[in-house]
Amino acid sequence: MEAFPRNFIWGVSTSAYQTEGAVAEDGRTPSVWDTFARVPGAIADGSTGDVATDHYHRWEEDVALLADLGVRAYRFSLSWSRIMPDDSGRPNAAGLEFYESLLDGLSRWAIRPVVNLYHWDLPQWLQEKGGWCDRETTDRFAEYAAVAVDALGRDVDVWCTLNEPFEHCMLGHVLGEHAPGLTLPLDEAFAVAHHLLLAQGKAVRVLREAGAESVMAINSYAPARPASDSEADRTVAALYDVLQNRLFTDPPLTGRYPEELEPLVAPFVRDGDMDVIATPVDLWGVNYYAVNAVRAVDGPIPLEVVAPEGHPLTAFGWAVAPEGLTETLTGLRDRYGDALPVVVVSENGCAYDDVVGADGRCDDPERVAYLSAHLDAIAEAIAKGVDVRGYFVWSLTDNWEWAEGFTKRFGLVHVDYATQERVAKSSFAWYRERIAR
Ligand code: GBH
Repeated sequence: MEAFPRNFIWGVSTSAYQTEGAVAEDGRTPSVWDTFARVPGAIADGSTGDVATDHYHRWEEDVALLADLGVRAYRFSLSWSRIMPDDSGRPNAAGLEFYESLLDGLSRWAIRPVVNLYHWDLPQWLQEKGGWCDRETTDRFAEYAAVAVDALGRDVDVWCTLNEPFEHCMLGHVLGEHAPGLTLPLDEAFAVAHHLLLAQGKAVRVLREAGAESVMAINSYAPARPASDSEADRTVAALYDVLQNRLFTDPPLTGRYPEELEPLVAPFVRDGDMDVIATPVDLWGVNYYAVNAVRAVDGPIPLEVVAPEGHPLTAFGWAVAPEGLTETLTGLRDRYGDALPVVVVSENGCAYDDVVGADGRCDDPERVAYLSAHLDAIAEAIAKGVDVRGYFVWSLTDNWEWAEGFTKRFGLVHVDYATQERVAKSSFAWYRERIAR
């Protein structure tokens, strides 16, 4: 019996800064990533997203790839600083036009656009006013959402609010490994967390009032296992679990922060905030890559995340652990019950050192194995009663992998960054066949 429902949405995901390039064209101003990528030592290979995969100029070729792949949906993000380049509140028509063209292109192939407002690229002008540490940024986000839905909403099937606020909050504002590169004490980072959630809630209301068909929140999940049996490791694994798997999920779905975090967030919460944050959404996006092991360490951040033993590793060093996806999906259903919206696996994928051979082929059997094992894991969750309606591979093409620059390849399509030539990998053919089945 077919394990996936008949109208299951097969898709792929990308994001603006990782693909678009054209960072100074048509009125776009810098985002925090343009700034951060220029900090010496911040990016593994010293690269920036200035050109990335040049998607801004090659989007027609990329849409043709989507059509060839046969996906029903394409998840991408909008560049906030392309649309709102300064603090005037006036949208940049040229920036919006780029997305109008892209949406037109998608509609010609009947590919459903799943449009994310925010994939970590805060406008630099907003960072200079305090960024996510400042509550005002939540209102700027709501204004931007209003502009985007007003200009593009007619052609958008699903609106997404934020990609992985946990990663953005922690990597960008505590660990300093991502833009804006801050290393705030954990207690101050809860301001960032609360403002991200509040911004999301405000945007959901704006999108709803504008008549958006469907709204999705997107979080990353990873079961957190203690690295050893020691009490110290078990304690930090439990803490990490609450931060990664619940901090950004409990408030929108239950209207409350996890009890153990409440005192930490309390200084930033004002009357009415929790109602805004709990504004219902239609779809719950689950990004899943790996299981994490957590180890206690000395230092201001008392834990370290490592790959658990006993799993093959991807080229990123992440554990291949599809059972963790089943566990994540059934775990969400068990914890939140009827409060859990319909689930979409909004990212899943892996990095390998793919090369194009002399014969012009790019074979990536590890990726095929990874993706197909994760589809089996989803099928198992569906069989256990979890309502999963879609799956999005990260990513369509290789692209600029944040702090790893161009050194990690996640695509179904190989990109030669010297020539921008795209070559479909064997996983592309595999996925096409899987979709057509
Ligand atoms: C996503 O984040 C992003 O949304 C996307 O932009 C990015 O390109 C893509 O994934 C690939 O990185 O095994 O202990 O080292 C993924 C967040 C955080 C998930 C780290 C995997 C591995 C922890 N990831 N985690 S460990």
